[in-house]
Amino acid sequence: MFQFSSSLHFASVRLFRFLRVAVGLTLIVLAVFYSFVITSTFINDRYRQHFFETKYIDPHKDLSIFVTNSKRLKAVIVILVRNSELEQLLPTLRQLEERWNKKYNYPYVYLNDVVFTSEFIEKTSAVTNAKTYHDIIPSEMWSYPSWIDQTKAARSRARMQNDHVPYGGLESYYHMCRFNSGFFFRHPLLKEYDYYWRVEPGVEFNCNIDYDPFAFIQKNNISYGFTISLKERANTIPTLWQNTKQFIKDHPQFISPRNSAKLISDNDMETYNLSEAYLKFFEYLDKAGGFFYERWGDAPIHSIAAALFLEKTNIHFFNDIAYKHRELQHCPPEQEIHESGKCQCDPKNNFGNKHLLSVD
Ligand SMILES: Nc1nc2c(ncn2[C@@H]2O[C@H](COP(=O)(O)OP(=O)(O)OP(=O)(O)O)[C@@H](O)[C@H]2O)c(=O)[nH]1
Ligand SMILES: [Mg+2]
Repeated sequence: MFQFSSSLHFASVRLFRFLRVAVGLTLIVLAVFYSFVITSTFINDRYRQHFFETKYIDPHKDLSIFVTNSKRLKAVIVILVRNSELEQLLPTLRQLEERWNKKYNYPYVYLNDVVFTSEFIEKTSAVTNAKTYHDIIPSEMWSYPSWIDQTKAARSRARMQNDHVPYGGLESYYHMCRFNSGFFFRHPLLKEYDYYWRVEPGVEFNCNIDYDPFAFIQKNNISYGFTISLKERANTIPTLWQNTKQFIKDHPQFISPRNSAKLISDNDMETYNLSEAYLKFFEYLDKAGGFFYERWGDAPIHSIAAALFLEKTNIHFFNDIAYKHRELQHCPPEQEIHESGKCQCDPKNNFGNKHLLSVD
């Protein structure tokens, strides 16, 4: 049994106990919606071996992706953010620029459900030499679909709040999760890109990233990258796994023969175009109403999709990318990485040290 999680999140207290989500740094291939999450996970060779069943690909062994004058890929940094989060966002941007993007100048796309203030636009543009684009989200991507009973949704939020589910009473949070699950990659500003890296305000990147992760994922045919993987809260997804199993039953052709399903569930799971598989999966879940009647997050949705629809070799754990999101931190434990002097984090305080997963 394995458990993958917070951006790749997954499956049930019964099932959800085994649900893990890859959170964190999310690099995704857009063309086919390959969510490429970089999150932090633990560095356990046995686990890693179990997960990937192939040799770990170490980006530092490929000098070609360190070259900075090579052509930039059609790739973008995507940030969904509120105006009120500007002060938390700026240090994140400065760090990302300093530790990585000043060498590459990948563009930024900022999305918001309301209009960005001129202060927001000015300050987020001033921290980078790269192009920045800011836009509002079309209302149909951030509103209730016709089939949702809004009274039932409100009752469910009240229940969640009562149960102290984080953000359970916050209506906008539900729209945010639905948008991040099924729409952001279809926003008009993202149409021209093949890859994305999702960044959130307040996140820290505490090691230098000396190479181009987009070049790395393209070269190695990777669709989803992450740095942290954790369990999802069971009470936010009581019927997600059940719906996923029904989807699999209805669309067996979408399930990759070399999937990672055992990483998200200890139940046995019973070829195609990935984009089609993902969009059908999202549509199916959206119709089931769990984005509003429960509190399905985008992390478990992406994680399940990556685990089912991708081959194991299409998923990469970015060990060398230090990532901190509130109390969650991936800090690479390898001594060599720290000896280079390019990190400012304590490997003893690493998510993976405390959350080694059972792979039996
Ligand atoms: N524009 C906009 N952005 C939002 C809204 N709600 C959340 N976001 C963004 O969506 C991302 C995730 O929201 P968070 O509130 O951080 O949710 P979370 O990551 O699950 O929770 P934390 O662990 O508290 O960080 C962040 O980049 C937020 O800035 C919203 O109502 N409007
Ligand atoms: Mg957050």
